[in-house]
Amino acid sequence: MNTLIIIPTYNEAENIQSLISKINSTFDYKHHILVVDDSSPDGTAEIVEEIDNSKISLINRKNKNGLSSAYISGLRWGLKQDYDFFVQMDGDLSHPPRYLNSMIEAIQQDYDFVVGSRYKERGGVEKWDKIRELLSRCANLYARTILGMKLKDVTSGFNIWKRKTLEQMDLDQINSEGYSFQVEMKYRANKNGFSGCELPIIFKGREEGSSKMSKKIIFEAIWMIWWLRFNINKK
Ligand SMILES: Nc1nc2c(ncn2[C@@H]2O[C@H](COP(=O)(O)OP(=O)(O)OP(=O)(O)O)[C@@H](O)[C@H]2O)c(=O)[nH]1
Ligand SMILES: [Mg+2]
Repeated sequence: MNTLIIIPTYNEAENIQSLISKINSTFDYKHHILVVDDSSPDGTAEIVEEIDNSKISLINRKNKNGLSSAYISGLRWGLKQDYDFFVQMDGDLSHPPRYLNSMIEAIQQDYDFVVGSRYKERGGVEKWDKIRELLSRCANLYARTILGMKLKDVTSGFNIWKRKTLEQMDLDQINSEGYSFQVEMKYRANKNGFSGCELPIIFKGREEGSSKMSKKIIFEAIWMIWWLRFNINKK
């Protein structure tokens, strides 16, 4: 059993080293880390290159092309090799690596994907102000209601996918560029008959670096939910 952990980064120089050390010291299963960086001006890629560790690879893209295409490049890279499980997590330490062991154990119990869930019972968020949390909850409710999804945290960016699930979903069809990618993947998986298991996590608001959320990304997410609702039947 071999797991690929994909971390998209843009200006995460203050976080990436600490995140990689935490993963390597807490995750007990065989794994490899792939950082997908978009030529971050703060030198994130250089930091990754300097880590002398055969467990890390880097895809360094020329331009900032968005979260979705960063993940798709990472997933394609891994699917060409022999990984069984594919983890998605942010590079800003918001997704605590201590949950990886239980998430990987859960996916082996016959689930097609696993979601690290802030909004399942015993999940939650830390270090976010009330407005940020309310916005996130509203975005999640908006997407779940329009798409009729049962998962409690459809916008979560902390997920594990089984190879078989990804192989049957056509990644070429993904329409999102930004964060709606997270909803689109789960929605397409559900439409293909795949079932996900949610494990509660305590998400930690970023302490270092700055958010890449923009008005463009928010507007895309708002209309993309409707696009998905009326255009996706399968795959
Ligand atoms: N390669 C790549 N990574 C990106 C891009 N946009 C965001 N990311 C990374 O995707 C992850 C999630 O982005 P964040 O900026 O943390 O977004 P957020 O969690 O909604 O906002 P915060 O409140 O700042 O945490 C981080 O690791 C980012 O560095 C991009 O265009 N390309
Ligand atoms: Mg973040």
